Amino acid sequence: MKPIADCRLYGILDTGYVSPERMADMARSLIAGGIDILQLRAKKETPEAILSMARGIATLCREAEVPFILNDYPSLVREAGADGAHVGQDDMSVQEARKLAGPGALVGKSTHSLQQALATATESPDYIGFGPLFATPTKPDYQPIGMAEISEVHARVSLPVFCIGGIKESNLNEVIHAGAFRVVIVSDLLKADDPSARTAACKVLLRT
Ligand code: TZP
Ligand code: MG
Repeated sequence: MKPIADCRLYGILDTGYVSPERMADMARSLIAGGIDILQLRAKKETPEAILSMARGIATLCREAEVPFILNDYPSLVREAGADGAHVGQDDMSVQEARKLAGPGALVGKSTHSLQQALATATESPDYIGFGPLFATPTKPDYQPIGMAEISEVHARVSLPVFCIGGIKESNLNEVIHAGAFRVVIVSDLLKADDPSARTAACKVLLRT
């Protein structure tokens, strides 16, 4: 499996944009485009439905050596064959998630401000998400935090930081210029006419 430190483009398979029936195909497309790490985020599905989707995606990810992260359900990581779990700021501590996910599982956590990023870093997750930078329909209830603190968060947090929220191929250069090194892109990949090509195009920008 590719180490998190080598991952720069993080894709989220979100059932808000892709139906469970189409999810494995979408995973294949993003993997073909060179996605570095994938997460399954299925806010409205039952644990059973999540498990059945996750098992198929886990197989595809394993073949491609792409780390596969389950949103919200650290307790299902092993059964799903996933590599780790992602928890929200108010969900649980990293330690608690590690206990549920089992030995060796990756744990990532969302942060929504510089202060939260600093506090969360003391829990030693494998990475943090930082955002939403911009307003986004994928997470509509969150206040965007902008790009001003991107460079400071990188200077003060030594963990991998994935900037997230409203990032697209069209503004990715700006986000990189503001100091981002790793990004999560959800709707811009999932809604693209050619998700594989969009993924590849974003990878090119992240390499420069
Ligand atoms: N957490 C902060 S913003 C966000 C999540 C899950 C959604 C990002 O989605 P998009 O479509 O890339 O703006
Ligand atoms: Mg959550």
